[in-house]
Amino acid sequence: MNKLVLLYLPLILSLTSVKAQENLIVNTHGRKTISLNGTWHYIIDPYETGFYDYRFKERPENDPGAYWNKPLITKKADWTEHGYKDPYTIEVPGDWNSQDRMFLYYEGTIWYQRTFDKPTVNADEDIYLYFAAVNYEAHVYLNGKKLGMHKGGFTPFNFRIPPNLLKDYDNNLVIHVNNNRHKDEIPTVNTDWWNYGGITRDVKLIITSKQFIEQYHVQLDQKQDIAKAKKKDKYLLSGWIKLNEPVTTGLISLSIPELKIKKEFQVKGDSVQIAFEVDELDLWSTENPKLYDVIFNFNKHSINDKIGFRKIEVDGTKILLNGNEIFLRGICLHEEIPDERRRAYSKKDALKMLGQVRELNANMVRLSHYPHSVFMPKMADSLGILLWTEIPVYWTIDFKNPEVLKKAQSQLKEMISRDRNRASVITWGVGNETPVSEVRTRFMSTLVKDAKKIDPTRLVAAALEVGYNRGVNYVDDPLGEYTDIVALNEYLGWYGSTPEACQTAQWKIKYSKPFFISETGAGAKGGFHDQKEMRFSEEYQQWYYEEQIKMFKNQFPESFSGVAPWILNDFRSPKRNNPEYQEGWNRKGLIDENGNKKLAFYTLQQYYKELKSKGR
Ligand code: GCB
Repeated sequence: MNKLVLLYLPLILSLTSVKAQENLIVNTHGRKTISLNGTWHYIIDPYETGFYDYRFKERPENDPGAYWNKPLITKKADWTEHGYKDPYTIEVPGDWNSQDRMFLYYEGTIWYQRTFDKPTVNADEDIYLYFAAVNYEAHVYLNGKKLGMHKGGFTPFNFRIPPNLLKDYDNNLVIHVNNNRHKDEIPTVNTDWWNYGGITRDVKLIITSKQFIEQYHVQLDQKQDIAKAKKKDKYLLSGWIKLNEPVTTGLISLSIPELKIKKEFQVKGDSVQIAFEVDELDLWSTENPKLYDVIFNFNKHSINDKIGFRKIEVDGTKILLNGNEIFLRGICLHEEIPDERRRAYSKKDALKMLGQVRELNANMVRLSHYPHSVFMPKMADSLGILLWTEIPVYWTIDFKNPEVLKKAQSQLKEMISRDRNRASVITWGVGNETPVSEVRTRFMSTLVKDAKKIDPTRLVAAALEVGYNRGVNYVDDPLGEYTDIVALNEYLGWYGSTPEACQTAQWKIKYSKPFFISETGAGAKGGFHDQKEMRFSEEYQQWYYEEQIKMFKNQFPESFSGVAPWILNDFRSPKRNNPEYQEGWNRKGLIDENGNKKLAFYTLQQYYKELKSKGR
């Protein structure tokens, strides 16, 4: 070994010993867990001093100056330049921006630290460390050892804790969190929302037997004819169950007590396909969000879920739910509680937002522009609200870069893995307003194909591009060949013209597929009233909605299958700098930043009420 290699050996070892992220454990709510939420310590580190040495090289694992290590102070003369101490505390889960005025616009690195005692576990059990989301890049260290890293701000990840790494007491857990925006990440540098940083969702320990059920998918079999199944009242359920590691042989059982179902499946390797018939199934729908307790067992390991069974499909230009045509009375939603200027993350937050959705008479939500916390699909499952959930492939992604595609693919996989058993989720969104080019269409169609391969039971969509030529809106984006529906965002009457302009708009849609407006909206400052011609007045926004609704009723093609206006609540966006009306907020919400409903809320509510009464 030459001198140079010896010199850098500790560094090389520390880099190569970083483990790849282990397979995602789904449904943590149905497992034995211990929460690590609460008050953590932090160090704000804009210069990355805790990560890199003064030559800007990643610090070796045992470097006392690394912020993942506890400073060793044994005598007065000992020297250290970091430490975790009160009052430098921060709440987990939660974005950092809303926790202290000092963090309001901070983008960069913050180190999070806390200790925990070893939970009591049996000899045949393992402990995993699970993060529901960290925005954007997380490096995780336990007792000075790196467990791994994860990129992607809105999807979960977990690491197995090597048993010999845990002490009985005072285990030192440190997370390096960085939310800098980069051209080659997903999302990229340019978005119309605030880049909230931090450990934004739950952190927990999962205690599980060494061999356990990691993921599963149980659903109404996609291939069966739903009309026939309904007639006979006999349904086929199918899917698969996957263990965390292969076994030579084993038995997995699945029970649905309410249906008097108990099935056993022989597993060889790490997964097994399942299929079985059930009678008298109560199908999940928006009017009847029926969920069944489903219990899986493997050896001593057991996991519970609540699953609804329904079929979503496209038939020509119609979207069918359980064989019946459905019109999507939608609304878009960012994951933000505007009146508290923070990211939403809890069950309570989900209930608040979906409560507003129900009040609007909507039956569908587009969760924009990234996967929201798991509480949203869980709550939507129990309230009977349909969801479109998407990855943040937004605007000008670096489509040429194969590494960027891999990042998008891994976020897509994590999103689908987490939510594939949620009946409410009917659409996977793979991107928003991505500019047409050959390389982009190859990138985006790869994502569509991936989504269909990972989950053939749902619709796949993207907000496509619209061309405009002399009064005609052309929808011929080549990505439309691949998606199940033709979804697009339109702002006729906000960007470039005034609301009545949409009455003369013509639409030419190349694809014979369900046509869905995935955004439309206008800005209004809550409480600002004037004549309807006055931009940013509530009257203008209401006028916009009235004209749009007229257009939907009069000029839209037969294939019109739904609309999700932009957006339920005002949200923070550093791109919105009109000093009178915006002040850092995108004002297209139907509800303002203080929680007050604007006039347009009632206009849309009324339209949806009419549709609902006509059974649409
Ligand atoms: C869009 C984007 C959305 C923006 C919105 C707007 O088309 O998809 O993220 O916030 O327009 O307000 O302009």
